[in-house]
Amino acid sequence: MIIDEVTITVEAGAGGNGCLSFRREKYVPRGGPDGGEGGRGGDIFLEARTDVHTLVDFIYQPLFRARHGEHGKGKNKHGKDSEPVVVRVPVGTLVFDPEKNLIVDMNEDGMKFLIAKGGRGGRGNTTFATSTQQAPRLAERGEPGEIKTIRLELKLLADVGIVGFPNAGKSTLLSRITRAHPKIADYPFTTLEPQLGVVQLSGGRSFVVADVPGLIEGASQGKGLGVRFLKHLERTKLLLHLVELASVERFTEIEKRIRVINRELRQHSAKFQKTPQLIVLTKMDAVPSSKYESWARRLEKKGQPVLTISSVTGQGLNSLMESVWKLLSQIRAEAAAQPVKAKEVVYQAKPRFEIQKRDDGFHVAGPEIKKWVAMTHFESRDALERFQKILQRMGVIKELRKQGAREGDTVFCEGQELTYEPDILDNGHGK
Ligand SMILES: Nc1nc2c(ncn2[C@@H]2O[C@H](COP(=O)(O)OP(=O)(O)OP(=O)(O)O)[C@@H](O)[C@H]2O)c(=O)[nH]1
Ligand SMILES: [Mg+2]
Repeated sequence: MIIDEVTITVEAGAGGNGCLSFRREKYVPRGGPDGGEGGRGGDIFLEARTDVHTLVDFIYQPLFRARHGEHGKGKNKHGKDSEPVVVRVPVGTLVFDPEKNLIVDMNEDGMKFLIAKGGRGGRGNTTFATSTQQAPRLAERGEPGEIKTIRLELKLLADVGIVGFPNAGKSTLLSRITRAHPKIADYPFTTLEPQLGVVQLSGGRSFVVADVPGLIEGASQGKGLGVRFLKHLERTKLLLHLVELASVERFTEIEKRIRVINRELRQHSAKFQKTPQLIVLTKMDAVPSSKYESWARRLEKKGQPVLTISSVTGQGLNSLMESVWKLLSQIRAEAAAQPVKAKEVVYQAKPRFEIQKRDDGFHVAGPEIKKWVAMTHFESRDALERFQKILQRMGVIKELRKQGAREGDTVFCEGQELTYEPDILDNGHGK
């Protein structure tokens, strides 16, 4: 079975704490501040790779953690930054947040995405020194690293899809050109689930082929096995449209079969209209050559590229594979010529904070608030004032006032209990 969905947790490193320290020098009773900054916590990146094919490994390792930054030290020594952690995922992996919103589509080889940002180091007390406050007893703790639970989803990534009616010989073809061992039988709907195989040609050339259950007229309305497996073919670059000759009497039957399958494909997704197709007439061993040769010519006259094969005798298989490779190379080259999108994107949570009025007071919540609460030593008056300034700058004070907060009211900032003192804030530190 191909596992194509998994949930993992990524924990970026926290920043190192800033240091609170004063210089000690001989004959100098009180030296100035010399507490250094903490180092940055390690980031976590996702990287799309063509040499990773499944999400299976994540089942055994669902947690990725980056190291914390080193704490700052005295003598203005900064803590060391931590190295990022890179999580390798197959190209084509879709990444969702727990609310099922798409965060990013890892659809380009080598693309890197910052999924969890490491915290910055806390400032040491040196940086808090001002002309009026020369001996600040204030240092920040490191910023917590981002922690996210994400769901990875991988659509089977086949380059080539095989479509056609049941019994067309799709699975037989897959078994001949790859090492896959699909079930093959002379009754319809033998294949119940998509099957993947890798075609390996000389010179290290390879591509992935998917065989899906057969379609019938009305499949898009759920007839037969329906079209639900077609989503596995949405990203293919090329479709092999198989039509078997053994049960065909007249040319118009071939045309009709092609039309029916194309209609079902189209009704499932408009994307298929743009996917190039090769018509493959199969089971040539079961019909006289005079017949299939003239049928192939008639199809070609209508502008359809056609190849004729037998998976039993192997006739036509090599030239089919070479044609597929040629077409794929062209399609890939065209795709590579498209302008490249920005490779690294930073995903940010949207709302900055949220205020709820409850019986015991106002509750302010949000990732930024959480961060500043974690970074503040609340026992220090200076730190507390600075925290209030930050709330002011973020617009929290204004919003509290709007929601009816009065002097003396209790405000919980991510669990940290504070008292609302608008006058001090308004007069003391301006806007
Ligand atoms: N004579 C002949 N028979 C073939 C050829 N290819 C496949 N068959 C036979 O056709 C029947 C159906 O083949 P499958 O490969 O199972 O067909 P399928 O398209 O995968 O069918 P579903 O999975 O039911 O959609 C089997 O009995 C195969 O042995 C061929 O090239 N020549
Ligand atoms: Mg089959």
